[in-house]
Amino acid sequence: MSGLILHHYDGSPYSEKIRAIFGYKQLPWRSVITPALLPKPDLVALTGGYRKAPVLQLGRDIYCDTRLMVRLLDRLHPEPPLQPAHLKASCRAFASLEQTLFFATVPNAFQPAGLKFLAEQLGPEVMPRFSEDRKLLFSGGQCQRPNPAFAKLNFLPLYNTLDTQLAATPYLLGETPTLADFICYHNAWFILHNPGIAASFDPFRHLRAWAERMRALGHGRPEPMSSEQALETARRSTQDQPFDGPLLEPEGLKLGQRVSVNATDYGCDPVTGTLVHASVFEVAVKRHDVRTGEVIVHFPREDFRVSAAE
Ligand SMILES: N[C@@H](CCC(=O)N[C@@H](CS)C(=O)NCC(=O)O)C(=O)O
Repeated sequence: MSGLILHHYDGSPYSEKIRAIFGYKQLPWRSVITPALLPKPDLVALTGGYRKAPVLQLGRDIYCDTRLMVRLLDRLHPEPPLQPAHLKASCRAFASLEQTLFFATVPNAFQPAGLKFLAEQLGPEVMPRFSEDRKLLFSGGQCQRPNPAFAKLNFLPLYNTLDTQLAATPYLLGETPTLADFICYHNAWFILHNPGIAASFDPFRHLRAWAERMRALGHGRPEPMSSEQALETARRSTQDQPFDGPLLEPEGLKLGQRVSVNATDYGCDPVTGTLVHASVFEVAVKRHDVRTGEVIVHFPREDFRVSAAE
């Protein structure tokens, strides 16, 4: 067993990104289903406040945001690599496209044609509370909630560009999948696995064939786990993961200091703990919860704010 525990839910595109990477790397993992809306008491016991999906756990190390998970998975399981050295900058360029694509994609499922499947998938009790929850998710962040007007203007041009590039090579950057593919695939998947709107990709023959190749990578070898078992795993764990990158303290802050860390785009709920590492790649805090004992929560440095805790 790899020890990887993914906290996720079926309908979450960013979770599908990590599930597909597990498939590409053929990894065994434990699958913990989290709610799609707040409250998420078991998830938050691990993270200290971060609520987005997915969250990756390894013992008592908790990784927030898929950008950091990608680095961790390449470090732990380097073959096949997600970001080969000669394509690093190209993968980074695709990473800048990820949120634009996400915001151009998601509102389509909320149009009448997509809503039926979405309601079935998320469950009837979720839909009436969904809008209020997402309003909260986007409060206080730099990003506005995905809106249909943006999607209408950007959906076809963006996917048309991908389709054009995919006419030339089986994967976006050549003969094998890279991070660029996983960044785009989870968005395409959100459309294609919803029978109400999948036809909006009918004009994109190459994109559909690529998505089929990506789907065929599978999800690795998941085994179900309860959230209680995941909390117990954190509580029992004694082995910590190495930090990612040499120390580079955030401006004015020192290791050992109490800090708050929060995403700046959306889902900005702060996580407070003792600063145990910071580098160009990550910031990590140690915190204690009665249900998990001491845990180390890791965030990407990019787009996350670190400040002295009040
Ligand atoms: N930058 C984050 C984005 C994650 C994200 O937006 N996840 C969505 C689900 S796909 C989310 O958390 N929505 C609110 C929720 O599920 O509570 C990442 O890469 O992990």
